[in-house]
Amino acid sequence: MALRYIAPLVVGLIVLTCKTWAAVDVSMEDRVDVYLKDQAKIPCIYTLNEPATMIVWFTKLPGKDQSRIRIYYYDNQTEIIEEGSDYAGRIQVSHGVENAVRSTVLTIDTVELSDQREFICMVHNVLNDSGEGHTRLQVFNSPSLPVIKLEHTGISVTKNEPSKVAECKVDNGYPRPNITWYKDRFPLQPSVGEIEIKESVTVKASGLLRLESQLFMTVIREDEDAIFYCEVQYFVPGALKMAESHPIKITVFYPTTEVTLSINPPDRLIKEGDTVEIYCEGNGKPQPIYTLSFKDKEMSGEGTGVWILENVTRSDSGTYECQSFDPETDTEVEGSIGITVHYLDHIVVTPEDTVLDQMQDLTLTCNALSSLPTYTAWHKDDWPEEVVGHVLELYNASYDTAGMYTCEVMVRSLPELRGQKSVQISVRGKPKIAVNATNNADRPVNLTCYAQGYPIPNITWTLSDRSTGKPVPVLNVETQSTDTGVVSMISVKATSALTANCTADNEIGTDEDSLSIDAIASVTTTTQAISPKATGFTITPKQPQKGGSGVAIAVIIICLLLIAILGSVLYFLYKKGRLPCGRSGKQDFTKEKASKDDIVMEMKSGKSEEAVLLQGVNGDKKSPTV
Ligand SMILES: *[C@@H]1O[C@H](CO)[C@@H](O)[C@H](O)[C@H]1NC(C)=O
Ligand SMILES: *[C@@H]1O[C@H](CO)[C@@H](O)[C@H](O)[C@H]1NC(C)=O
Ligand SMILES: *[C@@H]1O[C@H](CO)[C@@H](O)[C@H](O)[C@H]1NC(C)=O
Ligand SMILES: *[C@@H]1O[C@H](CO)[C@@H](O)[C@H](O)[C@H]1NC(C)=O
Ligand SMILES: *[C@@H]1O[C@H](CO)[C@@H](O)[C@H](O)[C@H]1NC(C)=O
Ligand SMILES: *[C@@H]1O[C@H](CO)[C@@H](O)[C@H](O)[C@H]1NC(C)=O
Ligand SMILES: *[C@@H]1O[C@H](CO)[C@@H](O)[C@H](O)[C@H]1NC(C)=O
Ligand SMILES: *[C@@H]1O[C@H](CO)[C@@H](O)[C@H](O)[C@H]1NC(C)=O
Ligand SMILES: CC(=O)N[C@H]1CO[C@H](CO)[C@@H](O)[C@@H]1O
Repeated sequence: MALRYIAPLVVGLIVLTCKTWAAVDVSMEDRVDVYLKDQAKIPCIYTLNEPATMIVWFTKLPGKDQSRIRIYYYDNQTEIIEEGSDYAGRIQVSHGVENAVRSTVLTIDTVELSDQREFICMVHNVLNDSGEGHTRLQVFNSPSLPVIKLEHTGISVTKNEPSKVAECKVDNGYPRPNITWYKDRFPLQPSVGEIEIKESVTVKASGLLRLESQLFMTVIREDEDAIFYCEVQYFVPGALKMAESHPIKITVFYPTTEVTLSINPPDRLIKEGDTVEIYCEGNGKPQPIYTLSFKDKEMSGEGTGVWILENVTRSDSGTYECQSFDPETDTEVEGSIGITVHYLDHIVVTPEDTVLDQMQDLTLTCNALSSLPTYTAWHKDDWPEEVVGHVLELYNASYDTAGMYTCEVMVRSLPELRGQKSVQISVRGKPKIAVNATNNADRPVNLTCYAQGYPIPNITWTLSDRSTGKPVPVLNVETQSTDTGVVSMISVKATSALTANCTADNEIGTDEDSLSIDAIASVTTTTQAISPKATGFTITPKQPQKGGSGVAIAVIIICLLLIAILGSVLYFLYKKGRLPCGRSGKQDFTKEKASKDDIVMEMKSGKSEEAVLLQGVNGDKKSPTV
């Protein structure tokens, strides 16, 4: 290591030859750099043909007291490292000669900051002439990485003098490092009234330095997007190094110049009952204090710029004005928005429930007040489709005219706004009857009687035994009103043939109809309606069937006879071995018959005994069947 220093020194030596008057030429480096705690080597080169008679190393204390302190002494007999000096135990001195160049090297272990001082090497020759040289030892320590700290309050663009933006710190540097501030990669230079950089250096107990730099500047709005950082530059032995802090963004405050209002829902029509949120937003920072007024009245709120109007009504329609107040700049800005709350009022149908005479005309009107165009249509249960329009004309009223008329009003552009209203139209007249009966095999039979007419007719049922003519009690009458009349239903257990009469009467007249119910077979028969000035209303029975129980008995007897004959024939054929009597064959036979009607079904059970008998016989002679 010493040789590395020696080589360039030799060159320097030639240039500086005999710079001193001294008889001994001594040359040394002006400065030797070393890291703190490292080992320092300070070479001292001299030209003598023979070994030096004496070499002494001194140090000079820094500061005013320039007195030398001897730390090392050497002659051809003794070598002394001064006891009690700062350097006892920390230094070694070596001596060497190479190509007529003689040198001595002072080595200092574990360099301290206090070693940053001057070292003097003095060399004597035999004639007791002497020469000396000096070297300054420079100690270095790399500082910590720079730490940047943002000033937390925002900086207003309205400030005229620079405000503190951030500070940057590095620690334990030596010698003093430099801090440079950057904005968007460009270094910031102090400039009057715009950028100010304040630095402070603290010497710590260790002697190392702490450097703090504070950046003050006036900001513009665009600076909110700028990236700031600081950079530390410091020397190390033989080099200049640098390190950057994290980047930061600053908070810039600027006044509000415009206030914008918006509402939620944003693009939907608003109707009564909705919840509407009003937002006030200024283009400044920080957000100012907002007040909202409606119809010259201030609305309560926290000033954050959000208002929630619940369950709005049409009276909430109008212009909302938002005012921002910036306490920093003492400025006010205003904005406004119009809100329309749509509505659809109660539907009014005129006239309301009405009783018409036959052949009378009537005009129904349906109206509802709305803030938007409406669509009005009429419905009635027995209509295939609606009738559009708010006026409905009814001509020449008949029972078909009677019923419930529903007017529906819709706002097409705001489908939630809709409503309907129904009116009952009755047509005065004497009752008009329609009777019916369930026509299936199950008992009991349900008989229904439907009577149109107004006032709503009263239905009376009578039941009588057809053969004896005696009345039979009517049970379980169920009556229900309909839009145009009344429906009555009774359940009848026809243990014998019955006649059921349904009578409907109101103030205007009476109508009557009857049904015949046969015993066992639950089929019903109707007779024609009898009523004064009957309208000729007839019922077409589903399955009219002629004939009473007498006929049924005759049929049963004939059938039994036929079966007896058939049985004989079958037995005869079997005896002759002509009949391949399988199970499937028998089943087909019965099925065919079963499909005829109820009566035949009853006989089937009688016949099945016969079938079992046949089966048993067949069982013995199974083999011929395939
Ligand atoms: C050499 O000179 C120094 C002063 O420069 C003196 O103290 C010392 O005694 C001298 N030595 C001899 C041997 O002359
Ligand atoms: C610090 O800045 C000064 C002045 O510009 C300069 O002389 C010095 O060399 C710099 N030091 C470092 C470590 O960059
Ligand atoms: C909304 O307002 C109407 C009229 O002011 C009121 O009748 C209704 O009860 C309110 N509904 C709610 C949910 O507050
Ligand atoms: C009214 O209706 C009745 C029967 O329903 C009919 O005979 C009469 O001609 C109708 N009158 C008019 C004007 O249409
Ligand atoms: C009678 O009742 C049957 C079944 O219950 C039904 O299909 C038929 O339409 C009714 N007839 C009348 C005139 O009401
Ligand atoms: C007859 O009426 C009763 C009672 O309403 C009902 O439970 C039953 O299903 C009806 N029978 C028929 C065949 O409609
Ligand atoms: C209907 O008939 C019942 C029983 O017969 C009677 O009590 C009622 O008053 C009658 N109502 C009318 C409107 O005729
Ligand atoms: C039932 O109707 C028949 C014919 O429609 C009539 O002869 C009979 O008198 C009526 N009976 C009663 C009790 O109304
Ligand atoms: C070996 C050698 O150089 N010895 C010298 C030591 O120094 C004295 C004077 O200080 C000389 O006289 C010796 O010759």
